[in-house]
Amino acid sequence: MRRAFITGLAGQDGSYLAELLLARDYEVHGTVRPGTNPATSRIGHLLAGPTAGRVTVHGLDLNEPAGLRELLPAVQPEEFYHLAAPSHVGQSFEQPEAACAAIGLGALRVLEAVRRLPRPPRLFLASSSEIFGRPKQAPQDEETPLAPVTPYGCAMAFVTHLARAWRLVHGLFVCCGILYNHESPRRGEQFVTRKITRAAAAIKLGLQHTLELGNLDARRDWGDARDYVRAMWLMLQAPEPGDYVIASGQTHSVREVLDVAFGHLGLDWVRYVRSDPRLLRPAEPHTLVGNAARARRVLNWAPTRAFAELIREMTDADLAALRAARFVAAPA
Ligand code: G4F
Repeated sequence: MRRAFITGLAGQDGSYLAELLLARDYEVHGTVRPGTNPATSRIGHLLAGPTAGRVTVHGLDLNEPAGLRELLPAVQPEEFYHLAAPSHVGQSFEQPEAACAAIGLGALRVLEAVRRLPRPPRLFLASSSEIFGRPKQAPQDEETPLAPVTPYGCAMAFVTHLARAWRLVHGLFVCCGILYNHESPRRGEQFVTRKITRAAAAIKLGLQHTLELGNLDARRDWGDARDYVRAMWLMLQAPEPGDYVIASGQTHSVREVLDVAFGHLGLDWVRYVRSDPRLLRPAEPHTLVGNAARARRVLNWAPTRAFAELIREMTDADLAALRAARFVAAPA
């Protein structure tokens, strides 16, 4: 049985990746923030039933350098997926130092902890389309120059350079996924797609009356998180390590997310959406759209779910969850 290690096990990507690995008969170890209750998190269902004995959860603060160094020799994974990091770009403007430290030093500590093992595992590092900032070319690929415009993007550029350097200098099998936006019903509610699908569902049920948003004209290359974790796994199965852009290759605006989510429930979003200038960011990347040709060619990877289908699925999931919560909360 192969053994994999995931930082950020209870996140959107960590939980889907754990499912994928368990379905392929792996034993999975992963970290969650100390204080997280795994049973009530996104991995709760994996800790009960047939997969229970193959998942081990470690409460670990990755800002604490010694923790990982001490844990890894005991686990001895063959594959290591580093997914834990602050992921909200807007918040990285409010706390740039904390965001850059957690993202940049977090990846550096992982690289160093892995490198010092007698048998270093294959390593996946998550990077982001934010590294391209306002690129001169669209779509972007693995050769596009890095030009970030956000603290988050700067930190991810550092991670991308680290992966390239440690591969070259130390000969580590390290792959860097340059991931464009990827969503799902498990997406955090602070991200715009989920904020919208949840609000549409809540408005439909009469639980919410308005929705405050920032820039409605922003465009993103939105894909499905389940496709993106499959790409992570494929990278570590390839004969050689490398960097891969993982993207759908199409952009849509925030307005289009509103059209699909509210339209799916028979609502006109114009009646409910308010503009909140506090949700506008000091800087936005432009024309971020990815060319995943290399992943298609080398990994045989392709996205399986289209934008509108994904947003409709998220809206349905939010409607079902809110209905269930209302049912539970209702007095007998
Ligand atoms: O959903 P978002 O917050 O995602 P963003 O900033 O593109 O970042 C996500 O994708 C990156 C690329 O893969 C990741 F690296 C990162 O970790 C994260 O997963 O915002 C999308 C767009 C932005 O242009 C934002 O300005 O939506 C716009 N927006 C408009 N109103 C809003 C809102 N975003 C949020 N979060 N909340 C709003 O009310």
